[in-house]
Amino acid sequence: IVIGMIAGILVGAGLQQLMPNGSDFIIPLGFFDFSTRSFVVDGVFEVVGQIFVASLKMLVVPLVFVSLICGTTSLKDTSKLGRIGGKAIALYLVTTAIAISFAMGLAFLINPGEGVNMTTSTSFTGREAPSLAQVFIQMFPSNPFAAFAQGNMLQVIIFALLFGIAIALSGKAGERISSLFDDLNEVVMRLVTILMNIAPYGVFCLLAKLFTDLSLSAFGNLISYFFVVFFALIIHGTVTYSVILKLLSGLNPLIFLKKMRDAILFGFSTSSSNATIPVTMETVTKKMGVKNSIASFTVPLGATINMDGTAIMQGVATVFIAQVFNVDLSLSDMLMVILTATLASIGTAGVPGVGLIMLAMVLDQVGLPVEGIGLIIGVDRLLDMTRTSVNVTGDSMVTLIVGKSEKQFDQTIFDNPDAGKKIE
Ligand code: DAS
Repeated sequence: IVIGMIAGILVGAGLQQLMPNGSDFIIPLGFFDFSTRSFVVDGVFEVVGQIFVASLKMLVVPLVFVSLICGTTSLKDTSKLGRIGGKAIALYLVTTAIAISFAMGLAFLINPGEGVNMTTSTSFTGREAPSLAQVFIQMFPSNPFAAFAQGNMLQVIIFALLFGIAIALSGKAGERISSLFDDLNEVVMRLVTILMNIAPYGVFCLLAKLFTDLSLSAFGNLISYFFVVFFALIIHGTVTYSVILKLLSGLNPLIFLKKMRDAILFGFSTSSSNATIPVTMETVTKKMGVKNSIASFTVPLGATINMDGTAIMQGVATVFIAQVFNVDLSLSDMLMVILTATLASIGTAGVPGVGLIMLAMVLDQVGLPVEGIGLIIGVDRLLDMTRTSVNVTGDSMVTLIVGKSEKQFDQTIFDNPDAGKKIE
């Protein structure tokens, strides 16, 4: 993907030299004149780029619906569905909302997308966002199939949550449906992997077209976008989590972060919260002393529904793309972004790159051009690695807080610096 990005930018910049200020480069072929702009830029690049963007959006509904059902039905033991589930889900959502609010605030402070003034073929206007009351009323689908067809993601998420809870409470029938959704989840994840294979070509075409009419100064904006996300991730993963852990459990954050080393490195290298679950489980039980009865429930749940790092990227990316296309986000637009990204993070399964697919949904929800993703997708891989580390740190922190509050926690293990160390 990075190669596709660099090649796209170079070709785009080259074409910009060849065809400055929107001019064309005509190659006379005798029987007809070959117009570089209409055949190459508005032809090949536009078509392949838009197909790639459409494929990202195509995944959103099935991915969110299936992975959310799997996450919800994993609350099999309905007794846990109550108190512990309530605590964990509340903490997961609150930390995600804090993450994205901080990220958007930081983005508005730095203004990474300012001065790019990009135009887009699709004419769009920031959707007249409904009042907050309307937002909550409209979250409940009067017709789930219409919600699927229109891609009304808040409604899809609510329906999936309710449907998943109903499956968890439906005994044998629920077990059969639940295993069907586990298999469906496998297939949808496979589809994500397949589509990620075309990403380099899609990125190349999106960026080549974007940069044909864009000064290279925009590259500087991209770098500032990268560092705003990176800085927000580091602050959230260290300072914010330390404050929350100290406030809600009284435990020493430095010991916590030190014991998180393996899980953080594993999350960074795999870019997948799901793949890191075994290491996260090992960390919170053997190194931090949380009983398995809690961790076996809150860690997989967190890997599915808790994506603070992803929400941070989505918050900054939304502000960046709005600025790049000169769209002013109103306060209700921003609240809509926070609500959508927080709920979207529930539906983001813990595998590489899905945060970007969810971003397509968040952008669409506030009427921003989804092709803006083409600008940031090239630097997304390194950010994905970093935000996955933050995601797993958040999962572990909430597990620790819930475990301690449920007295399913052994402080002596947490205080022992050598606890859980592999016998070398
Ligand atoms: N890589 C995902 C995860 O496993 C998150 C993302 O794509 O943003 O947490």
